[in-house]
This record gives sequence, structure tokens and C-alpha cells, in this order.
Amino acid sequence: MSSRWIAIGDVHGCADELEDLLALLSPVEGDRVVLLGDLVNRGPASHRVVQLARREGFLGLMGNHEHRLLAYRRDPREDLLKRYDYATLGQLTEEDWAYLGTLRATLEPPVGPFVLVHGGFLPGIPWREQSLEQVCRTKWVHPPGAPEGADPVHWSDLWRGPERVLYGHTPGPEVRVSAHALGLDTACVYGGKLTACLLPGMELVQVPARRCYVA
Ligand SMILES: [Mn+2]
Repeated sequence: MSSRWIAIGDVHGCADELEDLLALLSPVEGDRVVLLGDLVNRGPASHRVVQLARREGFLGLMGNHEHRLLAYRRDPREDLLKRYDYATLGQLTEEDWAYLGTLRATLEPPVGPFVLVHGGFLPGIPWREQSLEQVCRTKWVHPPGAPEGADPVHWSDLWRGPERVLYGHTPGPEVRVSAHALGLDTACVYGGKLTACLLPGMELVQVPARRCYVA
């Protein structure tokens, strides 16, 4: 069997569910697991998630949560922080921080025209030219030429490919399907599901959250 690329949506500290999902997937030698960012925060076990990722050699994308925490590490100004950052700051070890430093903006697995990113891409600008700060946050955007005051639309609805983009960051009860993009943040930390997508076939594997971790 040829190796699989396994993309996993936002874990947000849900270590139990990540273990449940990995038990279903049973990765073997040669498979590559990619976490789509926002490994930490909101859920109960940010350290366990990062520890698992580094021990298993998972690749990871930079989420807006990791991006903010790393910015605080470089310049410890409390005004950078959100309230749920404090619990994570109390959990992460030096090894965890070193792993977060390896997270990348995008990843192109060598199994087809796919691009993985945490947030998304702005319309009208080549995706390779978009900054890390941008792509780990993109969600709702105004289409180029939209009238002043028009409602924003989700970036994925404007994405025309040709690459298929797998992304997280926009939680929903089900995967978010558009013509050339697939959103894999199925709101595990809010009591939804944790979703993996297997490339190149794009099969989905999901586990339910054990509970809702956000009041
Ligand atoms: Mn996010």
C-alpha cells in the first residue's frame, strides 16, 4: 500500500480525541500526519497534544493561536494575550515550544494538487505571496470589487483552485465543502467531531468529542 498523507483539523487541546482518531487511523511507517494548526488552547490538554505531535513526528501548520503565543514568547506583552492563553502558557515545556517553532504556513503534500493551510487565502493574490500572518487567520473576506458595506463571504467560496485547499480555523458541525477547498475544523472542542482527511483519496475519518470543553 502506498503511503498516506493524513490531514487533521483543529485539535485545540483535545488530546483524548486525537488519540481516539489515531487509533482509528492506525498510521503505519511511511504515512505522514499533518495537524492543520490550532493544536492548543480552549481544550484541556494543550501540552499532551504537542507532546504527542513531536513524539510521533507529525508535521504541523501554524494556527493563529500558536502564532500569537510565539509572538508573546518573543515579546512578553500581556496585551497580546487572550484569557485562554494563560492555561496553555502554564502547560507548555521547552520541547513543546521548540515544536511550535517548526510549524509552517503551508504545506504541499507530494500526492496531488493539494495545499494545506490553517486559515485560508485571500482572493486575487497568488497564494504563495500571502504572509504567514495572513494565511493563519483568513476566514471572512470581501471579494475584490465588492460594494462598500457588502457582507463578507467565506474565502473558500471564492477560491478557484487549481489546487485543492485543506484548511481549519472555521469551525462548523460538518466539513465545509466548496469546489476546490475542504474545511476540516469540525468543532471538536465545542463538542463536535475531530476530522481527518486522507490524501490523495480525500476519505474522511471522524471521531466524536467526548464532551464539550467550552462553556
Ligand atoms: Mn484558528
